[in-house]
Amino acid sequence: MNAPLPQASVKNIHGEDAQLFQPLHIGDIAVANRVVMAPLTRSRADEANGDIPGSAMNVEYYRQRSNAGLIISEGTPVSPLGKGYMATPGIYSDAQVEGWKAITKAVHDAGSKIVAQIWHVGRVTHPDLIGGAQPVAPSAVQPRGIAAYTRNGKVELPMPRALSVEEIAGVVEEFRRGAANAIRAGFDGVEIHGANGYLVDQFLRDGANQRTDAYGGSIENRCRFALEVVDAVAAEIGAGRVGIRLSPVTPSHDLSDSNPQAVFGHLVEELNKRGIAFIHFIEGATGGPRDVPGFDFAWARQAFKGAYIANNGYGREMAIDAVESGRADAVAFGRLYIANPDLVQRLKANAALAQPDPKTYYAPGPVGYIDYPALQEAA
Ligand code: 8OZ
Repeated sequence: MNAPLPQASVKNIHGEDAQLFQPLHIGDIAVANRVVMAPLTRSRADEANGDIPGSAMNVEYYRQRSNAGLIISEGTPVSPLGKGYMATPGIYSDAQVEGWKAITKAVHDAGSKIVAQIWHVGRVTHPDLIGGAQPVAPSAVQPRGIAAYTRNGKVELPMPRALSVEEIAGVVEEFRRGAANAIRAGFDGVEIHGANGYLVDQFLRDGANQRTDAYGGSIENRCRFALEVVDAVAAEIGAGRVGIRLSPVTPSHDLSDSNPQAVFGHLVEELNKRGIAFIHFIEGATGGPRDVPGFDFAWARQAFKGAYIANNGYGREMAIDAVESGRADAVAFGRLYIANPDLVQRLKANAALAQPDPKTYYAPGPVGYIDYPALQEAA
């Protein structure tokens, strides 16, 4: 009698065998799966003592989410002037670096990787958040209809002042130091925050950049600041540990461009020459509709040889399809990671996903931060 043939194992590409759950190299960073935790501002740093991260609650929040192949930290300002929200943890002081160490260790102990999202808000801030200073920007163009939240309540964003060329070099240096600090703090790399209407984006788009020097006017000039930051950071920590987040068509913070395809097309080609690890694209309006015209994301996916991380409104099927079809190398989830600390396990099991409560996104304390249960706890 013949022995029974072994059962051929059938791959379930709509379940846990999906490429979404397989390992990948994102530049020099080896990740266990292609689920990325998107950067999420949670405003729970120790503000009274200098915007310091690393409280037990902060560590627990990141530890719970260390099932993601890669975690992108909440935005971390590279200087006091780069801060636009209350209690956001910085990455410019030694005390901040010490605080981040506890977080990166917990993430690594759980088998995940973490990059720091290095950030300067430019004009998207208020004197009450930056020691009474006037916000800085490429040009003196006031964002309209945008509020900041300070200890004094909701206030309108004021007119910023234009950075001098010497000051621009200083901000590039702050990003370089932020990246060096990130490595000192145990991060696996950095994501430069080039999205959502903050300083890098303000230089890129002509809705905020009206300069007539080497940093404004032509598309090459408007990309200069972003590329100087990328070059400084890559020289410091290696291009294989550098990514950038871009949002070519988002209207966030009253920022727009007359021709996103031209400016971001040029930028993608220049980034490609530099061999950076990844571009993290917000496809559409941040946290809103995906079908915003103005930029061809499929073109960018083909043109850029590093990893393409897709973001904005992805659910389980869409994420599995995007990676399976090659439209993206990895998919970043933001809001779903707030309410589903064990998101990878839930996606693998096709389990129900919890919805987050916006009232506790930025509220101090543990509620809505570390008390969303994992599946087993919920059961
Ligand atoms: C929401 C609240 C505060 C900051 C972004 C860093 O839009 C943010 C942010 C989002 O990129």
